[in-house]
Amino acid sequence: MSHHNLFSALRAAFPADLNATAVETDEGLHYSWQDLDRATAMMANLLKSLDLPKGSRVAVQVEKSVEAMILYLATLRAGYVFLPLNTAYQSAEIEYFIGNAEPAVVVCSSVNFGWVSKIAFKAGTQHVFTLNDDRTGSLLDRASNQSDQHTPASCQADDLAAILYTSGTTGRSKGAMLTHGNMLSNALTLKDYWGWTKSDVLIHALPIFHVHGLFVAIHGALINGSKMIWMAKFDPKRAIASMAKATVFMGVPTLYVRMLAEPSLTRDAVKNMRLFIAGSAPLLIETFADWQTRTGHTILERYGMSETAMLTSNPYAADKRYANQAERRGGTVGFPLPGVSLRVRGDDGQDLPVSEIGGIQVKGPNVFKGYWRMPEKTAEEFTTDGFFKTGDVGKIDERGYVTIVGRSKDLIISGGYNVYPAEIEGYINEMKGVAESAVVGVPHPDFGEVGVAVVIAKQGVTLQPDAIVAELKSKLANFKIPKKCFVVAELPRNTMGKVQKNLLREQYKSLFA
Ligand code: MLC
Ligand code: AMP
Repeated sequence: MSHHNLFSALRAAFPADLNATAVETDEGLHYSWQDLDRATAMMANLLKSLDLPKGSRVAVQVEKSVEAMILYLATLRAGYVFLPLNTAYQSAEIEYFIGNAEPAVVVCSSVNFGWVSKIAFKAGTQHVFTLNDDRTGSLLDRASNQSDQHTPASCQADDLAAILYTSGTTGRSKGAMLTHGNMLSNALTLKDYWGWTKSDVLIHALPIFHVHGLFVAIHGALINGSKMIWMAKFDPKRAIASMAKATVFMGVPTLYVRMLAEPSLTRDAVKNMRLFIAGSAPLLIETFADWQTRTGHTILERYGMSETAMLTSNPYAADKRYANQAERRGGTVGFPLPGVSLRVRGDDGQDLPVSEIGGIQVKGPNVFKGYWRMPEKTAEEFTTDGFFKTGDVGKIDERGYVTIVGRSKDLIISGGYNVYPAEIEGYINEMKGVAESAVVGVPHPDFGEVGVAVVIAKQGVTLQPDAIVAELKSKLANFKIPKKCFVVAELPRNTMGKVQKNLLREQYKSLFA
């Protein structure tokens, strides 16, 4: 390859028969490999016609659709930087991302055009297009006039391909800058490690605005020339029904929990399947075991993050090079992927012996370039010898399996989405009559973990928990809203005056049992 454009690598893996189906949607639409090639060329030509400066960001908040994936691929193809935004984000959240990233192009759903375009134009964005999940919108109208031939932009491995915003434990969200090289190296590693073949068919059931659905799933299928069965929204019954013609499924643990609740999940239903992969949140050992009993398949759990893409994986073991590590062990996230260095360090910065618990640090070609326009924050998160501090706490056993036991970052992972208590507390603390608040994560049978808000009123004020929740709902993405809110007299504190969140977690741990 003469250059390092990730799109070129994906395109090179398309099968010889370009008329074969690349994507089949749950509405029965078929997109051939030729369709993907032509549509990405047309959209890339549209972006090129805008004469954007190198490194321009294309911010996208649209419902999941094949066209949205095509927009992602077209952005890579044209050499610009893709910035996906969760459709649950509301105006204050979008205003921050657009203000911070200063995208040259914003693409949103037609229904949101009024408020999104206002925010975008205020931030200096020159081009706002619409894209809907029914194949309409100004982006497709404009692209339809473009040529379907396009030479991918020449890129260096170090050039930015995407910015993924991750919330912070303090302060505002940070944009993790991922390069073409980061993502290509990860895609190639996983192709090998997970034993992908051309005959694989992936059920794509995840949203495409985060690492799991956008990179792991899409790159995984495309770099193999494997077909995708595309579900706009996860539905357990339909996912199980499509397993008869699929071989690979990827999901956050909640998806597995929901499929286990379906009587149609039987050994017969999954007999065509080769591999079930889980990640983004801890997979409970019960879910792992129940899945094995019900289906005869052992879920392969892996671990990653926005800043690094995939870091570790349980073995697939089809490859004899990894045969001595053949077992997929529930409760672990497996081994560091080839090329990834992973170490566990204590508070004193020293490597810890086998099975001792400490902070997980990583290094490798997949590790991001830094946080967008935050050099100090970036420097803080890397060690002097170039390892990234993940904020996850774990251990490595004598066989090399990595287990994640917790997080040093104050973070709740709910149904695979990250929720930062500091952000929610900030909103609650600004409300009239609130003295202070604490948000903690507690176990939940469906989402794994959910937020609970504990609020103290100012003296003489009576606060209504429902009103607090309603106000949060008007400002924040729905998955961030605490599932319960309590107004109490005081918060437990240690001698230093710090709120003891561990005691709150203990107090509310059975709320959803
Ligand atoms: C939806 N709701 C959630 C939620 N998702 N609440 C908490 N946590 C979540 N994850 C709430 C909504 O607010 C709403 O509440 C109600 O549930 C129904 O909303 P919905 O949109 O109909 O929900 P549903 O479609 O059922 O969504 C659930 C889900 C979804 C599990 C399918 O959350 C999902 O797709 N999660 C996957 C996230 C993901 O892809 N993560 C990867 C991150 S990458 P109300 O009160 O408004 O009715 C990463 C790195 C790595 O972490 O390693 O992969
Ligand atoms: P995100 O910032 O959305 O990319 O989320 C990344 C975080 O998800 C990681 O830092 C981990 O805390 C968590 N995570 C991802 N995969 C797993 C897993 N298999 N088990 C436990 N936690 C995970």
